[in-house]
Amino acid sequence: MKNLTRRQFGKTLATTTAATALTTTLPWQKALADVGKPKLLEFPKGFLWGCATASYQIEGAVAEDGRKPSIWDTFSHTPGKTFQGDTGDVADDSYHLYKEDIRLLKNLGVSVYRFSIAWPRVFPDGSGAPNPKGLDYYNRVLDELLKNNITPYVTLFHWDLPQALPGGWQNRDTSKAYADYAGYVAKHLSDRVSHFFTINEFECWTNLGYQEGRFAPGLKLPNAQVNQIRHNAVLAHGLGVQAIRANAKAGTQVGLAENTKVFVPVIENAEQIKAAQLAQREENAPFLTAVLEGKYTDGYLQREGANAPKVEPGDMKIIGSPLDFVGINSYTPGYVEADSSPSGYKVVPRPTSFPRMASANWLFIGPEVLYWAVRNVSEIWNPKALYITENGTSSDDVLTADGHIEDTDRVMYVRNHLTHLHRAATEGYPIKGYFLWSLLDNFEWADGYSKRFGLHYVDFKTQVRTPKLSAQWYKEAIAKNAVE
Ligand code: PNW
Repeated sequence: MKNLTRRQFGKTLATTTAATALTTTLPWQKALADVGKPKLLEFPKGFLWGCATASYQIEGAVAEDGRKPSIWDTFSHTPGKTFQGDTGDVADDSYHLYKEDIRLLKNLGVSVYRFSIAWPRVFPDGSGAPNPKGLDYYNRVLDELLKNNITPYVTLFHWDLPQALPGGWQNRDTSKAYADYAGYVAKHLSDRVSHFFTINEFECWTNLGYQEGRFAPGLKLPNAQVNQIRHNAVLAHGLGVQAIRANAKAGTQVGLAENTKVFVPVIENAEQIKAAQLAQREENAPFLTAVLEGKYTDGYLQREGANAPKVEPGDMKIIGSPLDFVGINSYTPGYVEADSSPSGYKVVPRPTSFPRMASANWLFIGPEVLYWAVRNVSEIWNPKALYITENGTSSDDVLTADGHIEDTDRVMYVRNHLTHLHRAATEGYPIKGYFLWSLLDNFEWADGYSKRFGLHYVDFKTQVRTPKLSAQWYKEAIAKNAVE
């Protein structure tokens, strides 16, 4: 046979067999006729497709229009703390290039964009006098997004804590300062912002910033102090929810974006699913569980013993303030088996051979994590709505001589994760949308500019943005509202 494409080959076979069939089309003949046709996994009508970014990772302009330093400015300027001493001083310069970045969003066809507001632009000292010029930047961004029919989803804290706040998150007063800031932003922006996320990823910044010292402010504190910081963080969230509700336009939706640890049952049966959900609740006790239940689990309080956080009367009710939605940042799975211990589950350590992205040692590949993220959280806590607020991968992207970036690894990572999210969406869980991390290559925290997570390649010398193959793929998926 001549050189035929797979599709042509399928058609040829189908025609030949159809010609030889006498009267009826048999099932296998029909299947053959479908050879090579894409099988579309369609998402529910109205499913929201988006991208996510964060202020310190993209904005630059750190000393402009009255912004003062955040703990990330201090940390990244401390020798030895970030890859090759990289800082967010310039980053993607999105402070000046935001219109171009919104054009990139428009070109992808996204309907939603998740970005964060830099607290030290709005309150340069963390509390006290607001800086109207700082807020004006976000007014410009919002107006440009709305002009392009892109709905803004706004994160109020994505790690850039104003340096000036005395004692930072170690000080309970910071939770109050956060709520004042959140209420102020809600009052001024909720005419155009309908969805606010209080805080991004408690788990990540409390552990890496205050226990392991790998993120700002670079502390390695004993467990009792870290637990108190965790408590101040969820308290800030609760106070923030209340402040947003008190100041925002009626109907404004409030939630959070948490990288909750997600547990996948090793075997999908009732016993193992139950174990995964027990783990989901217990292993997230200081964060998502506390926020969605308004209490710390007995298991957490017992495990921490004398190191458990000191809780003042009324705190837990504030922490458990009702939410309109839950955002889940999800990159990598945990696995669980049922066992006969009192907890009823055992977290299964990953073998060293477990596959991971070659570009990042923490990015273990288990795309089923998106299905179980949605299912576990829905079945345990029954939230009104859910979003995947981050998912994506870094890739060792190289610009080819003719100006292309062929990031097939990112395409495969995202495509496979979306097939599992599709399962959750079609089984009726209240998953409303997906935000890919990230729109652009950006300042990847302690990894500086060495890790590229973007759909668009950024040349950090010229600020030229180039869409990668994954951008083209995502654009088509959005247009079809489906993955293949
Ligand atoms: C998230 N880990 O951070 C953040 O929300 C983003 O700002 C960040 O750029 C993105 O994921 C990619 O890293 C994480 O080590 C950082 O497990 C580190 C981890 C997880 C999430």
